Amino acid sequence: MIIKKSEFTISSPNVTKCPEDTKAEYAFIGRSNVGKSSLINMLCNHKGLAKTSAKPGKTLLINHFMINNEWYLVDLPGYGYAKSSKTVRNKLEQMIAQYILQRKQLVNVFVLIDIRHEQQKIDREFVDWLGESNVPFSIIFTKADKLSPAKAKSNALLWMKKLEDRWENLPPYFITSAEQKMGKDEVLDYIEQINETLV
Ligand SMILES: Nc1nc2c(ncn2[C@@H]2O[C@H](COP(=O)(O)OP(=O)(O)O)[C@@H](O)[C@H]2O)c(=O)[nH]1
Ligand SMILES: [Mg+2]
Repeated sequence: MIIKKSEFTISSPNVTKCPEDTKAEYAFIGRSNVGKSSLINMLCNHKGLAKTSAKPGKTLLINHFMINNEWYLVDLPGYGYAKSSKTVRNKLEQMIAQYILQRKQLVNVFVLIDIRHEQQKIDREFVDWLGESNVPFSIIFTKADKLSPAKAKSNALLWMKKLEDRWENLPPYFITSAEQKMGKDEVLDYIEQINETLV
């Protein structure tokens, strides 16, 4: 898929305020600093797109971007931000959970993982929760340029392998680098494939 048009639509404080539209939505989530804004801009070939909504204050909102007038890319707030208070964290978690569980148009969640690190508890808990909740999701490993191709691949494989202690069917995964525009076609083709099943 080629993204010809990507535009910021709206930031919403909760799922009930999200756009009244039936287009398919693909949500992106991960810990803050994982490279989510960079990945979104890389996928859309649109520098500054994700930043538009990442102004202070907007990071706590659900951000919709309309892609090719056809589907929405949804930028969710990062989970587990250590610097925020427990109250803010709980509120945020509740808001994210409500969007993910209640939004009927949501067809897939992309969970972003920094490829350099071992499996972190917070990421694993989030992935387990998606699995338990029967939410379709995929893993996107970010910042692959920071490792050799072989090391990036083995880290990703090990991360996925760890899921086998609990899950029989593993989700699809992608190795990406916003810096090197790596993984772009794979992720976009995957989205296109799902979109085609929806029409
Ligand atoms: N080397 C490298 N750095 C990246 C990549 N993606 C993001 N970064 C850097 O990681 C930091 C956080 O990126 P950002 O996209 O703002 O993360 P977010 O907080 O998840 O939205 C920034 O300094 C980026 O330049 C990547 O693919 N490669
Ligand atoms: Mg960001």
